[in-house]
Amino acid sequence: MVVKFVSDCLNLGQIFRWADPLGRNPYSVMKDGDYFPWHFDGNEFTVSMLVQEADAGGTFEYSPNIRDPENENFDHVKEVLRGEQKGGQDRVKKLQLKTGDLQLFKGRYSLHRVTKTRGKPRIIALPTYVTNPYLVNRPHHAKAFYGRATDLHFERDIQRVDSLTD
Ligand SMILES: O=C(O)CCC(=O)C(=O)O
Ligand SMILES: [Fe+2]
Repeated sequence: MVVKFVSDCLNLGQIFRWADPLGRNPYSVMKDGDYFPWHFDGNEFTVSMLVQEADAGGTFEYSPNIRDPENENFDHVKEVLRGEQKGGQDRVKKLQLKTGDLQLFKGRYSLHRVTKTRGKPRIIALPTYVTNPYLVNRPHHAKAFYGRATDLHFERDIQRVDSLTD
């Protein structure tokens, strides 16, 4: 089972496929000129599989573990959002995925974005995983990412695995 494989890779004990009705198994199709701005995910772990690379751009940029459940680390987050490199320290890593590549990332704790794509669409599958099988995105997060929130998002907007800003 893929969930077992992902859990073994992360070495974090039991994890679950995300219950979120919109975010549990999304595909992203980015057309010429599209980009995905800096953000954190509502879920903790994502597997990304690049189905088709764009002709250019579409770089996955990320700042690994820039925050954790105990520390928002707004100072460093601000530096990344402003494109600063204080003390010569580049907090941002860049990954140019190739068609067929698979990566695991911790999108709740690693600020990330996808740069502007050029030419043919960048197509990627993004199955998502969590430590809590019940929780889903907050309604505002579902709206921002997928354009709408469902009844389930409101029903389950009660407790969180952390108190981090979405
Ligand atoms: O397309 C990607 O590589 C990342 C997508 C992403 O960050 C997301 O769906 O939350
Ligand atoms: Fe993301």
